[in-house]
Amino acid sequence: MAKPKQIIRPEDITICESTQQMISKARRDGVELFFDRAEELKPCPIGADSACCKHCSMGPCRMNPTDPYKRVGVCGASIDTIATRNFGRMVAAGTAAHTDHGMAMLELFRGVIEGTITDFQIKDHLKLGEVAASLDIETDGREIKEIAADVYRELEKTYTQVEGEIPLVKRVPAKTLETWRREGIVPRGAMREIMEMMHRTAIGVDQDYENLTKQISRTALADGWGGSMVSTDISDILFGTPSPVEITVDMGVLKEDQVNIIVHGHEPNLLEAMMVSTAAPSLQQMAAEAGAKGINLVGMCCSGLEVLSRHGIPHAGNFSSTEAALVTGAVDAMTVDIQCIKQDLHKVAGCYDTVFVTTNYRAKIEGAQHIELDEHDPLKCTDEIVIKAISRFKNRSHPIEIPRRVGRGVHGFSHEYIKYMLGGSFRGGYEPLNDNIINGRIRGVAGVVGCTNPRSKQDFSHVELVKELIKNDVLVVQTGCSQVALAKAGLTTPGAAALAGAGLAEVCETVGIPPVLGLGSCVDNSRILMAVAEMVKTGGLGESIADLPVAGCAPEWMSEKAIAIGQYFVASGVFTVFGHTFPITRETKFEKLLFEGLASKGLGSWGFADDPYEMARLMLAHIDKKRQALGIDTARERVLVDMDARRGLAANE
Ligand code: BF8
Repeated sequence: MAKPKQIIRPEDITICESTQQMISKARRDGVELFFDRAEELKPCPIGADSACCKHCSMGPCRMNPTDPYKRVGVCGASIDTIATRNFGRMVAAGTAAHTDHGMAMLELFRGVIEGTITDFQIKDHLKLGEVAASLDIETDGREIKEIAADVYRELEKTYTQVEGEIPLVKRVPAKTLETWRREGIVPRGAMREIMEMMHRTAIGVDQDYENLTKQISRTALADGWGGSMVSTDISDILFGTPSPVEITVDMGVLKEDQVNIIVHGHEPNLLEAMMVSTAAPSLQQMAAEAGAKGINLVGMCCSGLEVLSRHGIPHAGNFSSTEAALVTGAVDAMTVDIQCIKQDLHKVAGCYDTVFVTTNYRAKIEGAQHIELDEHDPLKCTDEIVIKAISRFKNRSHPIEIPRRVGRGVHGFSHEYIKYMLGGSFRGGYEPLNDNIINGRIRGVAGVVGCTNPRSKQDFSHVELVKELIKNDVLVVQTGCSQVALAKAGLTTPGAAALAGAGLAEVCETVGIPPVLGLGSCVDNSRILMAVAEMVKTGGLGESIADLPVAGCAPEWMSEKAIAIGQYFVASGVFTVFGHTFPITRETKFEKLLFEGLASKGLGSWGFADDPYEMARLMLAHIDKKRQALGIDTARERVLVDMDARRGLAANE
C-alpha cells in the first residue's frame, strides 16, 4: 500500500502568518504553490555540493562529494576546478543581472539628458552633484544637463571599459584598493569581466582554482562597486534619494473595496510610472464608476522596496509570498519586469482571474500577456494595465480573503541619511557612529540581506538572527527581501530599540532610529559598501574595510545574485555568512580558500551556518576579533573619543 502523503503544516513552512493563511486557502482551492514543489522535488545532492561539471559533452561528470579527490572529470578537471568554475558562473550570472539592471537605468538617464525621454526627470540635483564630485567632475557654475552628460560618460565606463580601473573605485578606501591592486582584482568594465569569467570557466581554459578565484572576485567587484552602485546612484538622481519614511507591509495592505495592483520585479521605472497612472483623475474616476473606493498600488520584492524607501508605497511581501498574495483573490493585476519572477505566477494568477502582465522585453513568460514598458511613453503601458485591473475589479468572481496583518516601520535610510542623522546638519558625518563603536555602545555593524527560500522556513532565520544581533548591540542594516521579513516582525520601528542591548538602545533612543535600518533593494547593497567606506575614511576603526568590526549575512539566500553580492562583500573585506546551503564541496582546497585563504590575503572571508543562532555566533565572534585587533575590545566603558584619540588609535594599529 502506498504511504499516505505527508501534509506539511503551514506554520512549519513560514513564520509569516499571512502566507500561512494563504497556503491553507490555496490547498482548499486546489492551487499548487512553490512550497509544494519544494517539498516534492528534492534537490540534486551532487548539484547541491557543486560536484558536477556540465560544461562540455564529454560529461556531465559527477564527482563524489563525500570523497571529492577520488576521481576527476573526463578531461582531468579536479573537484577544485569544477566547483570553482560553477561558483564563478554563478557570480557571472549574478553580476550580469545587477549590471544589466544598472545599464537600463543608465540608458534611461541618457534619454532624459538627451531629451528623448520626457516622462522622467533629474529629480535629485544634490545627489547628481555628489556623484559628479565623487567622479572628479567639475560642477561649479555648470548647467545640470552638462554635469549629467559628464556623469553619464564616466559611469558608462563601469560597463564598457576594456582596461584600467572603473571610475567608481575612487570611492574605495585606499588600503582596500591597494590590496585589490596587489591581488590583481581591481575591476575593469563589467562586460569585460563577465566575458572573461565565462571564457575562463569553459572546458580547457583556467584550471587553477586560485587563479580562477581572482577573476571571481574581480567580476563580483564589477557588480558591487560598479553596476549595482550605478543603479543606486542613477535611481536616486532620477527618482530621489530615500530618507526615512513610515511604511506599511504585509498582505493586509491589500484592500477589498479598492482596485489592487501589485508591481513585482526590480527596475523602479515601472512602479514610478504606475504611481502617475494610478493617481490620474480619469482613471480614478473610472475606478469609482466601477464601484471601487480607489486604486491601491502595492509593491513586492525589490521593485516594491525601491518605492517603499522613496515614497512609502505599501509592500505586500517578499519573494516567498508573491504567489500567496495572488491567492487572496484580491489582486486585480500583477505586473512583473525582471528577476525573481517565478514562472508559475502566471498560472496562479490564472486560477483567480488576476490580470498578469509581463512588461519588459528581456523577461517574457510563455503564455502570459505582454504589455511593454517604453520609457518614451511609459504611461501607455501603465494606463492600459490600470484599465485592465479596473475591469477585473468590476467582474470579480472569486471569493476574497485578505489576511488582516499589517506591519509598520520606518525605512528609507540611505548612506547619506545615516551621515546626516548621526551628525546632524552641523556635524554631518560618520564620527558619531565610529565614536559609538569605539566606546562600545555599538559593538559593530551587520548587513543582513537577501532572499527567502522555500527550502528554509520563510523569514525565520532573518528574524531570529537580527534579534540576536541587536540584543548584542550590533546595529543592523538591511536590503532586499530580508528587510520585509523584519518589517513584518515589527523590528524596523524605533520602538524595537527595546529589544536591543543597552548600548545600542541608548544610541537608537537618542537619535530616534530603529536598531534595524532598511536601506532599499538588492542593488542598494552598494549603499552598505558606501557606508563601510565612510566608516574607514572617518578614522579610528582601521585603514581598510577588512579592519572594521562588521559582518554580513544572507540567511535564506537562493539567487545567483546573492552569490555575486556575497563575493563582492568578501572581496571588499567583509566576513559574510550564508545560511542553510552553500554551493561547494566540503573539505576541498577551494572551500579552504573561500573560508580562510582570502582573509589571509587582506580580503574578507565566507562563513556558513545552518541555523540563525550559529550565524549570529559566527558574526559576533568576528566582530569581537576585529574589535580586539583595533584595541577597542575593552572600551565598553563610556569613553569620549575625540579626533586626537581617534587618530591615535589609527596610528597604533
Ligand atoms: O534582488 S532578495 S529574492 S527580490 S534576489 Fe530576489 Fe533575493 Fe528577494 Fe530582489 Ni534580491
